[in-house]
Amino acid sequence: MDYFLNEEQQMIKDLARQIANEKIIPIRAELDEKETFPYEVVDALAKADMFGLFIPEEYGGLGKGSFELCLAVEQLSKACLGISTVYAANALGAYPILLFGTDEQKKKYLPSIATGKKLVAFGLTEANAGSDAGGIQTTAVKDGNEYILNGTKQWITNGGEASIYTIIALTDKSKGARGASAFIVEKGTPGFTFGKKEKKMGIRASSTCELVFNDCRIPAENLLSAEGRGFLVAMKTLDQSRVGVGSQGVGVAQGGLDEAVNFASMRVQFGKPIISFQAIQHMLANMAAKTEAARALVYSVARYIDGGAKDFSKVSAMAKVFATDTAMEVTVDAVQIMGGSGYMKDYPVEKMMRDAKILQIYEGTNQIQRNVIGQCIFKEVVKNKKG
Ligand code: COS
Repeated sequence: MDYFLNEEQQMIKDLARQIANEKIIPIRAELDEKETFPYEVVDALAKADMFGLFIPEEYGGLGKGSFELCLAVEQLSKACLGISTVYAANALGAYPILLFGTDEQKKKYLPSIATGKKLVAFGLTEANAGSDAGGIQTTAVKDGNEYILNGTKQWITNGGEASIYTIIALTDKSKGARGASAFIVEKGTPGFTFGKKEKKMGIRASSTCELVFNDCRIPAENLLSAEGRGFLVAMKTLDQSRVGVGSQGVGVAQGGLDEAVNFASMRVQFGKPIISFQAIQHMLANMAAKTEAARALVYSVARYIDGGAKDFSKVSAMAKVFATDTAMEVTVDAVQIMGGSGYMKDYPVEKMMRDAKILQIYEGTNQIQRNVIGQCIFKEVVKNKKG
């Protein structure tokens, strides 16, 4: 379907597709197998100015919005979700600075993020605070013009590889989520080390590891927004970023669909290509319809955000949940259509299916997305009754 992209948007999409075809597809299986971080692709994305897409021009970026970012993420995800996760998690890490940073903080950090010279990571999750993000225990205690951080963050994408970390920690333990604050922490700060590197089912080209803070002193000026606003920073960041996870889902679903169509056109059984059988056509029809519906929703939400929408928690969660459930369903069906071949590593769909699973888990499980949507509907009902 034609989404009437303007010239710049078409260029961004084409450039991302070119990087995917030339730099990602040839190495994706090997990086997955060896769990290797995609340094060469990061370089290529940096050279193409892709890291600066969503960063304002005054801070060295291209000044585009969520929609352009989604276009790029979709193309990268179609080729390899592991590699696109490195790129998308970088945006997640940068959003707290972009949305809540002071002009000085933006001037200090965003230009090197925009050029891709420095990668960023977002640190919210802990061993006992996943879905219950308000349950974090990492602390930040003010001491003169510094904060002292103690605690461990878990499952942090780009952990170890990123140079800049946006971290949520408690400045007032007695207030729970309302006592959380957001900070910028630089790699190399004494007391900040990396723990276990995770071995994963999918997205194996991306790095996921623990961040360990042990009496880590950071300048007080690295506080983002104000003390007590950390949960809000985290939630607004996730609202912004979840539509991007939706675009990852669209890319993975399209990748699985393309592979299935291609295989079904070539594979002959009972004397005919299997695509001529209605059982296969029905599966492909569902896969194609859901993928297009997911794309239409993700694009609409991204354009809504760029259009200046103030509150988009509900629709961003909708885009994430619908597109990522679609990615899971479509890749499972792609493997099914391809049968034994789909199950083997000779074809990319087994990797796509393993990769897709994380989309229903990270940046808020799809159960949490339904909670967010449900709570928004509930609040609207209450508001309408009062009005
Ligand atoms: N925007 C602005 N404010 C928000 C918000 C949002 N999207 N979501 C919640 N808040 C505010 C609430 O309005 C509330 O404010 P007050 O304290 O002033 O009343 C406060 O934050 C706490 O909200 P709530 O009571 O709804 O928080 P819960 O502890 O019940 O948790 C969920 C809410 C489940 C939505 C949240 O914890 C969540 O998103 N969890 C998933 C976390 C996640 O995505 N993890 C992935 C890690 S990053 S890869």
